[in-house]
Amino acid sequence: MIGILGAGSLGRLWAALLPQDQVAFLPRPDADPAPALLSYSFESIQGSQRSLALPWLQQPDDLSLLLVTTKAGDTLTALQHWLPKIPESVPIVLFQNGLGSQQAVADTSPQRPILAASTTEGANRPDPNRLVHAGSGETWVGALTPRARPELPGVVAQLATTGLVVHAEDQILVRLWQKLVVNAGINPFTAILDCPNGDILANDFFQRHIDPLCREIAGLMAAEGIGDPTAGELRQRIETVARNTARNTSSMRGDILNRRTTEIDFINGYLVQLGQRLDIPTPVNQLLTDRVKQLSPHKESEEFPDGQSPFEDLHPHRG
Ligand code: KPL
Repeated sequence: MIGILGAGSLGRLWAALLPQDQVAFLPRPDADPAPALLSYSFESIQGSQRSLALPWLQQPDDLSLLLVTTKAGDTLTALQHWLPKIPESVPIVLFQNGLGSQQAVADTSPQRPILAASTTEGANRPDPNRLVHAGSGETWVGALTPRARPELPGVVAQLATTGLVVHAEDQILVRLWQKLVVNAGINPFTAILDCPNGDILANDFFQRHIDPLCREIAGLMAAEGIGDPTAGELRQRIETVARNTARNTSSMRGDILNRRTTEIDFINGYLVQLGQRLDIPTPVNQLLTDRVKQLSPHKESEEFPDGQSPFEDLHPHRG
């Protein structure tokens, strides 16, 4: 059985595409007593629709794999509830945005096979019981703990039964950083300016801050040994994705619109913390983090009490 912890867009996407008799959701520790089944309609990338009813698992003793698709800020707490009930041999794949939450899990369970994934699949929930596979992309999976290395081919093979494109990635940290750069350069601006991704490009606030932001990130990447991109290259990458996803509501703007806690602590906030550790000043990341936090009401949506947003629109860009 493949378990999925996190019933948002991404979790529901994998659940819809994995073999239906081999997949089940794990309830969040703070969830109300869950009904026996999670039902929703799934719209494939080709536009066909089908109804799904997947079990909520209470006893995860026969798991062969666990996919964790919770928000970055919920991941450690959700896993700490389940880990004592899950055998130590079960590979765990972390799908979180940003950085920091993956390392926290790997640090608390170094003896387990912990992997991280980065995906460009696009999915959203126009309403709570409907999941749309909005854009096809690719998924990269790599080992975070040494114990995960021998498991990687098997994990990739299991994920590939979905028909999605899944790659084994030796440099998963580099992949996660590449995504972090894009999220750090788009998400806070869309949240602060309350606009779709493409509209940040011509905005004066973006224009004023993007170059110093990219210089901060390039300095951190060089210090961490994550390639040696120039600030100009980072800006180009950010602007290309903003143009390719111009009409999208970013996940961070979606969180603000739904009055939910954002992932800022794992994106620009992570870069601020890293800068403090490395003694590299990060005033623009700090400014963006502060401004987003001022917007965030730290209150769960009453309309979507499972903590998931109908605006969640996962990585619909290519690369
Ligand atoms: O990944 C994204 C997000 O919204 O979190 C981007 C790339 C900004 C696409 O919307």
